[in-house]
Amino acid sequence: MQTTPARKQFPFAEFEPKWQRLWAERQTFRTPNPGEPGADKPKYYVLDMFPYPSGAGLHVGHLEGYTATDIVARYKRMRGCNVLHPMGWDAFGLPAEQYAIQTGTHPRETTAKNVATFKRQIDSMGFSYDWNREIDTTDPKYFRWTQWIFLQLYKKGLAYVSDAPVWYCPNLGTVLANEEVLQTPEGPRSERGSHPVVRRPLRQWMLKITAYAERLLADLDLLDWPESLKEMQRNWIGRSEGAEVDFALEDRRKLTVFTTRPDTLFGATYLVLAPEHPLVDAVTAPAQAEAVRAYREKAATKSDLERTDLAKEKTGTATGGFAVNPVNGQKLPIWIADYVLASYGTGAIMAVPAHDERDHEFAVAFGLPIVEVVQPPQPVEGCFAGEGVAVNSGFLDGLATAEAKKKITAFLEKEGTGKAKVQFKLRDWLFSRQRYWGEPFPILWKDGEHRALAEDELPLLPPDLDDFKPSADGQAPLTKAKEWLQLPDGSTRETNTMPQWAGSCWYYLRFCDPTYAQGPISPEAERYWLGGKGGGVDLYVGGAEHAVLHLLYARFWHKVLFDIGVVTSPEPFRKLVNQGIILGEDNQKMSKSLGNIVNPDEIIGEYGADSVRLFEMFLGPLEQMKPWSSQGIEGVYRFLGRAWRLVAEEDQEGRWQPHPNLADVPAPEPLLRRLHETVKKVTDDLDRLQFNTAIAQMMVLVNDLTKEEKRPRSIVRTLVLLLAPFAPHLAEELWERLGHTQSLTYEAWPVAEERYLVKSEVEIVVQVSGKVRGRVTVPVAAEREAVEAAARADETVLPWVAGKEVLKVVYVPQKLINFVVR
Ligand code: ANZ
Repeated sequence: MQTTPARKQFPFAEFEPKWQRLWAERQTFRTPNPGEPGADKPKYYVLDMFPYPSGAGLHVGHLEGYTATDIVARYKRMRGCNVLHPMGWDAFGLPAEQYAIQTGTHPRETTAKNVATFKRQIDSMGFSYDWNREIDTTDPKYFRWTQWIFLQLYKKGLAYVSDAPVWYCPNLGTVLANEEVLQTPEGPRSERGSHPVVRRPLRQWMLKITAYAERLLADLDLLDWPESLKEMQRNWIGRSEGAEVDFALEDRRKLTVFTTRPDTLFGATYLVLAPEHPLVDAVTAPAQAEAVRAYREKAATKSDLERTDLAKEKTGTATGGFAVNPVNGQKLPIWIADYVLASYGTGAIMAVPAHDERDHEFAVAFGLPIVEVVQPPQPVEGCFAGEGVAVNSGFLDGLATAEAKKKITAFLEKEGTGKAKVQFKLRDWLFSRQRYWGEPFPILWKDGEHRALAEDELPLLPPDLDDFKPSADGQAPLTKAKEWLQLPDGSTRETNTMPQWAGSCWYYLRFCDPTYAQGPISPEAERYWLGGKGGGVDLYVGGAEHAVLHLLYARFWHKVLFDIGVVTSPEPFRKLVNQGIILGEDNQKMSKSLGNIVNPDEIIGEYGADSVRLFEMFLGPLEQMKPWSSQGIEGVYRFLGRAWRLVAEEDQEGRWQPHPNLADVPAPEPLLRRLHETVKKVTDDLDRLQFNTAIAQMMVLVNDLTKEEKRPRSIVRTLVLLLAPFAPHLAEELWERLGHTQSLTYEAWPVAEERYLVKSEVEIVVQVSGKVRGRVTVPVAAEREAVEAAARADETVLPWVAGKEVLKVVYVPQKLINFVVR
């Protein structure tokens, strides 16, 4: 990258560290708690997704989101708000543990070192965090309350032990939650590191997030979040309305299926069980036993994605068993096939090949009957999966699909052979990991029974280990801490730890009240910062990769805390914005192997923090994905230099002196108009988080000012205030040079004066017989005749009126003129 001699533009290397030091010394950003002086202002809580302090330090993607929130925080302070803008560390996690396994360095040491690096980098950007509120999820004073919240879940019956098969990752040596496993063409893989994962039955802690499925879905409507993100959560929760239907087996047991189309019951021609279904053995006829066994074995090696892929050839085996359709007494053959998943619905389906694609394919492959029971609105070829009118369906015939669903469900309920059912795709949350570096569970075991520690026994610290490896037989590392493990009364401690998500599920609460000792947050702090129906964090900014994981888990915990009275708002994050990914200069994702990573330290050293801040915002709209550009940073750097030289001029010795052209002169009218237009635009843009266009407007104002022979001090003063949220170091330094002795952090934000915003010209739409044919710009004061003349004479309008008889002219002042022609 080409270097420009930085001194020539402005001396950021001198004043940036100076202001960072002064802000820290003076506690400029200390946020008063409710009841303290300053807390009577309206509150504003602007939050970043706190980082995992990795060894690599901050990257430009972090800086993008943090710059955006810092601009908002500084702007809101100037708008008279009491702003909560905190930062902390999501510091439990795998990399520190893996590093510990390799080197023997305790994760605590690695974490402390990485946190120090992150903090230095954050401070070097001039971010206005209130460090009095710093939190670290690995601090016992913090995770005491993570454990406490787990106990509340436990007491409410929302935490339970399960032996169901779970995803296990041999490479990572731990189980993973569904949400941490990606379905890839190579089969299921861990989201972290992309290692193969397998299903294994293991004793695990689960959290009953499914109990909150309805509320997690419904309350999305309360949120000002990107629609695409809400849709991802909706799909993840996956609500389906339908019915459960019981088919009688020969041994008087019953087989229950879930269907979203109970109206097609008369069209069911066979039944399918997932290969893992518990009734498979019971329904299998001796002659089919070997085929069934072989098929089940094969299915066990496939992922859900492979199994449900529409394009995959359908496979299956008849069990030789039958069950009876409750609606017409028909005997239907029972098959097993891997396109039916054990983990969804009841793990069994009624197959309606005329109206379900997968069933259709299967029926064709195995020569099973196909019976049409829904007549499509227009004739279609093959399988029709849409809605229509019931046919061949006894008492349902002639009913539209919606009606037929209601009628058949009522019938089944009356007969006791079925019921309406809402089904969710959402599964309970697998909440335990076989790791060292996580929160220990406050749980004891004795004689196969678990019980909770008392609340006053918290925090439960992890044991000090020298060897962090999981044991060779796959046991959690904590099983090695023999002393820690055994209690005098013969009980033993739970050896699993909580997943990394635990700490980030509630950290936004702790920032409001980081030292409170009677609970996760005091009622006063909660009410003030988050409380009530429209409550929650006012603005939350972070990466879209957390669309379902963190954001769903945190919403779940928040609702549990709501139910036990810890919080009073229904949702934790009222408004959420995803910052777009910053690509490398080559338009590729930044990565070590491509060598296109921009190092924040280097770039800050070269251009200063203010230039980096401005540049990150000038790259494009916050939400958009955009490439880095080293040319672009030169541009904003020079812009800041021009702003600087409105106030300061370099003398022979290279010292910056007051600029002789800066003067107490009245501002000329056009410049005043430009100023107020800029105030208005920057204000509106900040309210909409459109930082790039706000910067562009300030550039226009600086250009205009630079052209003036005498720069009116009053205008420069306002410019400095507008710049302050974006380039706070430069603004503070200029502010001081303009003669102020106090930081501008709490100066009032400028107000645009309406009288300077009045436009001198307006654009009039010109229509000919109601069709838009052109636009003309006329003075605001122009009379009707002048507007009409200008409109007729306009070269795009002329061909439409020339030689035509004008019957009538409709004129809407300042807006529109319409020539009605024959
Ligand atoms: C009969 C039927 C007829 C169905 C029809 C659809 C159309 P969603 O929307 O995903 O909830 N199904 C139920 N459990 C299943 C399982 N464990 N594995 C695979 N498929 C399963 O879809 C529900 C539909 O998917 C159910 O409705 C069932 O097929 C199938 F014309 O039942 B349907």
